Amino acid sequence: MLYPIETQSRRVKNLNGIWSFQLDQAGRGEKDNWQDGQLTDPIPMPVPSSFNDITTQEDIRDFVGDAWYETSFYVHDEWFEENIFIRFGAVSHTATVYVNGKKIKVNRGGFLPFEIDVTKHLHKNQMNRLTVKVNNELSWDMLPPGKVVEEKRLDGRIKKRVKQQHDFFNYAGIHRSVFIYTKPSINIEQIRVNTSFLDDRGIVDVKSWVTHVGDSQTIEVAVQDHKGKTVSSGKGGESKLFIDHPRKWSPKDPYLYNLHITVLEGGKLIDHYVMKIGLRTVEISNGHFLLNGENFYLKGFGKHEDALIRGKGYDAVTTLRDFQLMKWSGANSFRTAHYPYAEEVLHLADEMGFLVIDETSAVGLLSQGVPATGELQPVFQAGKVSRELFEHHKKVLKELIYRDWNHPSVVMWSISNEASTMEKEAEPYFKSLIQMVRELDNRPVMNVNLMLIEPERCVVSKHCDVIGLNVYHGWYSTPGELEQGERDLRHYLNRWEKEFKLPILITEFGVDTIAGLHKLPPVMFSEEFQVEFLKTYQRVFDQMSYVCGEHVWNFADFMTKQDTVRVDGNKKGVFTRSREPKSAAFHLRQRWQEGVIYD
Ligand code: BDP
Repeated sequence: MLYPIETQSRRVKNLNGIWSFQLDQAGRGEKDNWQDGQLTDPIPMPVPSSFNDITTQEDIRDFVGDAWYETSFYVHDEWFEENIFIRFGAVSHTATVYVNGKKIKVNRGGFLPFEIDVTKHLHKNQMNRLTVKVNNELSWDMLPPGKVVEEKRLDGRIKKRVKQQHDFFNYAGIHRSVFIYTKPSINIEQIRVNTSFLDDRGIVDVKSWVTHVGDSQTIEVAVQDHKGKTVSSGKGGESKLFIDHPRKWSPKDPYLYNLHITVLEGGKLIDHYVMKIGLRTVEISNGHFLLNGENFYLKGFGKHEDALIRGKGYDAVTTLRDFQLMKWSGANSFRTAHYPYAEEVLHLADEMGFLVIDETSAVGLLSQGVPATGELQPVFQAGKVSRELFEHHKKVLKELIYRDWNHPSVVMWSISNEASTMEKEAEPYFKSLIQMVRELDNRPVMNVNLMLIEPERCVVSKHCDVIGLNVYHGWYSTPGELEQGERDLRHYLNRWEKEFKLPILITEFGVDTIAGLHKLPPVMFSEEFQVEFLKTYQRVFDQMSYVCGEHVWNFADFMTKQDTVRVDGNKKGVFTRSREPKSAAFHLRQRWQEGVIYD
């Protein structure tokens, strides 16, 4: 599914803005015909955004169940000559879509786009109504897993609560842009770009899938530089283009070319799509991560899509501020913990030169809630991880790859975060997912491990190319004792290296830190302790040649459910939730930007 853009043959209109919104406390909306424009008591709600933090009401913030959204729009007459689609960037977690009162789609999974051909459901010369029922319940047959419990309140009302496995607030709503757009009936459905180099030539392999294409149509492919000069061109659904002396894409020079694909019939243009591409290679070799054939150390953060007021709603302002701060700190990469991010984020990563570890929404496939400490209980063996969950995981992983495989910034797939990978039943589960990834794409595959996983008992890592480790020695274990933490960390990393001989990416290390809390000598939660913790860990990483990168947890403070271990959310940010620096930010800048090494 290609991102909707305006081209010579395609038209797009954005349906973002203020929609009508109403909670369905009694779960009767459909029976009461809310899809027919009959919301009884709507309030205005912005799209895209989470609905939780917009109002002052606890009932809305903590609501679990169905929430209804409605908007209306006209469609220009000319559009009816083409096929008309409505596309949602992401709705968390289950969306039921109605057009002019008719149910046309149910989509499960809150972090990927879906589109619907609405041509035959739309009215010409009349207002059209778009209604979406958004359900934010979690269950163990989708990702992220969780469950809903019902509690009787003192006033006799039933309140639903989500029991979640993951450490971020279960924000809900229409989280990403909604577009209505046209595609010609013969259209470019999908494009696959692969880049490589031969001596000083760049090779761009382009495959395009065109629907209903016949013998009378031709496909033309051209690569242009930033000045619009064609540097290479070819013909056909599969073509190999060569570019002499190409500018390679990298964080230092994130150079992008424009790839134009055109479908023609008798010289007449039928469809046209253009996308930005970057020429670069990624590989794992001799225990190292290589970008364009050279050793590359990943410096950066595990992030979240999380911001004040908007929750998980995509917001260009926050994204650009984040990217500016990451550049300032000297970061060259980030992980989309713990779910696929908005495509707009990846477009910007391509443009601004960040390497992205692209993660699925498989977070919390283990017995523990948050923080994940204590004894691990089986979940695969105990039948909690069902066939349905596996199929869902496979589906979202496949859709993620199809969505993101053309981004030069995306350098690795992360198939899960902190799953119960010491159970033998986890092996066929993950092996089959990894096999699917390898059939679709050639990027390295990583799985992220919880620090309670013992390398000698992990059944999944041997199938991966890179080992992701979340490490908190001196925080969750031996709290506050950094000396012991350092010893434990060193020992733990060495065990992983000994067992698998694979590059290790430190996918998480960090500590909760209250901005403005200062202590000398440092104690937990103070800014000084966060700096000491990072320095201690980095000293260890610098001595371990198989560590191919360090991602601090987290880029910024983020909201979680209310809990005794969280102070108005998770405070492991290097930046506050309003994106101001803690002391650790200056430390990272010194290390990453200025190369200062501490011993
Ligand atoms: C890790 C999780 C992450 C949490 C973090 C923490 O991967 O989602 O936020 O711990 O406890 O286990 O801060």
